[in-house]
Amino acid sequence: MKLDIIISADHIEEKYLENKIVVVIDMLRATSVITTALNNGCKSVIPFLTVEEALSFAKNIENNCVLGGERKALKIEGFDFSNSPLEYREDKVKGKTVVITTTNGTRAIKGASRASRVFIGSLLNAKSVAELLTRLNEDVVFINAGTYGQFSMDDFICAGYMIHLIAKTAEQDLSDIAFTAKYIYENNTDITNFIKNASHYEVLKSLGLEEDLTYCSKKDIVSIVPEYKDGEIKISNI
Ligand code: 3SL
Ligand code: MG
Repeated sequence: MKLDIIISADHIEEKYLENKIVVVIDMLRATSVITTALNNGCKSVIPFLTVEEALSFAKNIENNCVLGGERKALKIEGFDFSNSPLEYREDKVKGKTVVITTTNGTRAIKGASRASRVFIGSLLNAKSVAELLTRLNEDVVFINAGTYGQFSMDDFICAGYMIHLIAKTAEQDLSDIAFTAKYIYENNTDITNFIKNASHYEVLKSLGLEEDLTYCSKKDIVSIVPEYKDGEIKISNI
């Protein structure tokens, strides 16, 4: 099983995704939101690149839909929720469709369409993702959403943690970057402490979003694995 990493949504090249399983990671915060909303019973999450697309789609399914996401880490005007996973509580999302648009995360998801399968990962469900990948035993590319096309250490160490878990039981062939991510995780198992140095951590902290940072840094508290297929994200039933 070959494991590789793409460092940001800007670095996605379709030729690297063909016949590969992709795991999209934007632990701060888009993939933590998606994982949380599905775990709390939402029917599906539908990602869009633009605010206009999200609004116009939501208009047609008004009753059963909530709009969420961010621009510059803040709630979008006219939307129900921001990109804080803590807002996607069971009493708010159960049975509903969540329509979402975010700066980097939804772009990384949409950019992964050429892969054979696209799973959604975060620290919250890292162990379940790693177990699923181990079971499937196929080549995997982790797409880190990154931040505005730049490498981000939070997504990188999250991928490193998943690779570390896979390497415990499965035979793997790691690219240099996958090896490095695993190495970084194994020498920094306190991820919360490590990501304090990330630029996006600072941005969220300056906006008073410490509770999101604490929540998104929790390992393995959710056991579902979301899968993106035919334009929507649902809990994978493999
Ligand atoms: O870029 C994204 O997709 C967001 O997750 C970033 S933020 O943490 O909500 O600002
Ligand atoms: Mg991010």
